Amino acid sequence: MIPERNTADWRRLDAAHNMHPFTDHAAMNAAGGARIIARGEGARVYDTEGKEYIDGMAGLWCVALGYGRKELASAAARQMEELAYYNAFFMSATPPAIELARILTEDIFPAGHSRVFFASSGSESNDTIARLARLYWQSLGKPHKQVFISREYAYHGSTVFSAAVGGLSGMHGQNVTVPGIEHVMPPYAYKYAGEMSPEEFGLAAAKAVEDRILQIGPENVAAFFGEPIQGAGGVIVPPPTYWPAVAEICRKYDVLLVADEVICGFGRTGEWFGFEREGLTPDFVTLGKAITSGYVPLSAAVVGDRVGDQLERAGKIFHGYTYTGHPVACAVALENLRIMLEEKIVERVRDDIGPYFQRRLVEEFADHPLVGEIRGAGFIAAIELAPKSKGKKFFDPIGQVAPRCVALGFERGVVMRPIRDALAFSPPLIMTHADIDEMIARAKDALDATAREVG
Ligand code: PXG
Repeated sequence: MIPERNTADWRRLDAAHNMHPFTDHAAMNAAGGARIIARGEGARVYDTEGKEYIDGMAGLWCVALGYGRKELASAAARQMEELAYYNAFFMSATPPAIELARILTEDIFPAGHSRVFFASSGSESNDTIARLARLYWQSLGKPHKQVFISREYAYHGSTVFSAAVGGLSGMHGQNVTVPGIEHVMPPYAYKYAGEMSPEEFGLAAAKAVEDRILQIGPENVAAFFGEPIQGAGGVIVPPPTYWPAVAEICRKYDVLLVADEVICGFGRTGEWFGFEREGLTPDFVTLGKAITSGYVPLSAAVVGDRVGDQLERAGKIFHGYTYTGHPVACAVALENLRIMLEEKIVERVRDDIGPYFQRRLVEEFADHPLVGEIRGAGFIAAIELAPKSKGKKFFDPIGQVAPRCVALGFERGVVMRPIRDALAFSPPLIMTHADIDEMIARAKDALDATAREVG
C-alpha cells in the first residue's frame, strides 16, 4: 500500500532517500524539491497538489497511448495471475514472449527481420546489439571488426556501453571510457550546415561517416549506430539525403547498420518506425519505450536475418537478462500493439494529428523573437531558441533559456523537455486537436514570459 502523505512529506522523503537520474540533487533540493506526479489520464498528469499538466513529453517519450488505459492494466493483471514470471533460459519460453516476437517480426516489421531478443530497457538492448554484432563478426572469422561508429549528440542509453556509444560529452566526462567507439558529426544542419543547402549538408554529414570508416579501416568497423531522428540530443531531423547515403556507405564497407528506434518507433514519426521513413534496411533495430506505452519496462533488439542466421550457426550466445522476455511486459506490449492497430494510431499520426501539430507549431512560433528553428516529424518536434535580435543562432552561455522556459511552462501546466536551448515535444499519440491547441497555447504563453525575462 502507498500511504497518504502531503506534498511536503513526499518531498522531504524524496530528498532524503530517492536518487534521481541526470539530476544535481543539491540544486533540486535547494529549489524546493521534486514535483511529485501522482496521477494520469489521457494526455494529462496531475501532481500531489492536484495541479494539471498537459504532458507534451509523453512521460519520457514513451506513453504513446496516454495515461489510464484500463486495457493495459487488465492485460498486466491477467498475465500476473496466469504466470507472473518465468525465464527464457534453459530451453524455456512463455506464450506472451513468443506471440510478441511473432507479431513484431511477421506482422509489423518488413520481411527479413525474423528474430527478437527482449530486455527491459533501451540501454540493455543496445548492449545486446553490441554483443551480438561483435559475436557476428567474430564467428565469421573477422575478429578485428569490433569498432562502433556513432554521432555527437546521440543518445543510446546509460549503461556503461550505451553511454559510451552515445555522444553526450557530459556523460563521457564522468569516466565512461570504452575502447573501440568513435563519434562523428551529426546531421545537425542548424549548427553545422553553414552555407550548404540541406541536401549538400546531408551528404557532407554522411561523408563524415565514410571518412571515419576509412580512417579506422573498414576491416575494423563492426557497426554504425544511429537514431533515425536523434531524440534526447535535440530532435535532430536529418536532411533527406543523409540516411540513404549512410546506408550506402555501410553497404560499401560491410558495416552493420543499427537503427535505434527507442524514441522513433511505434508511430512517433508518422510511420511504424523511423527507418521506414528513410527507406532503410537495418541489421539491428532497438525498440523500447512505446512498445508498452511505458506501462511496464520492456525493450527489444530486432535482428536482421543476415546476422540472425549466422548467429544461429555460431553456437551458444553467452548473453541474457533475468527479465528477457518477461511475460507480463510482453502481455502488456501485445495489448498495446492491439490497440495501436485497432485505433490506427500510426495512420492517425501520419495523416491527421502529426501534420496538424507541426503546422500549429509553425503558425504559433515561427515568427517569435526567440525562435531560431522549428523541426520535427509526426509527433516529435523541437523549437530551437535563439537570440534572433542579436543575429545569433545560440545563446551564450548555452542551456539557460530553454530550462527557464520549461520551468515557466510547468507553472502554466505544460510539460516540455529542455535540450540545451531547444524545447522538445513528444506528446502522447492519442492527443486530440483540442489537446494540441491547449498544449501549444500554454507553451506560447511560457515562451512569451521567457522573452519578457530575457529581453
Ligand atoms: N536509445 C534511445 C534513442 C533513447 O532515447 C535509450 C536508447 C535508452 O533507453 P533506456 O530505456 O535504457 O532509458 C533511449 C532513452 C531524455 C531522456 O532526457 C531520453 C531517454 C532516456 C532518459 C532520458 O530525453 N531515452
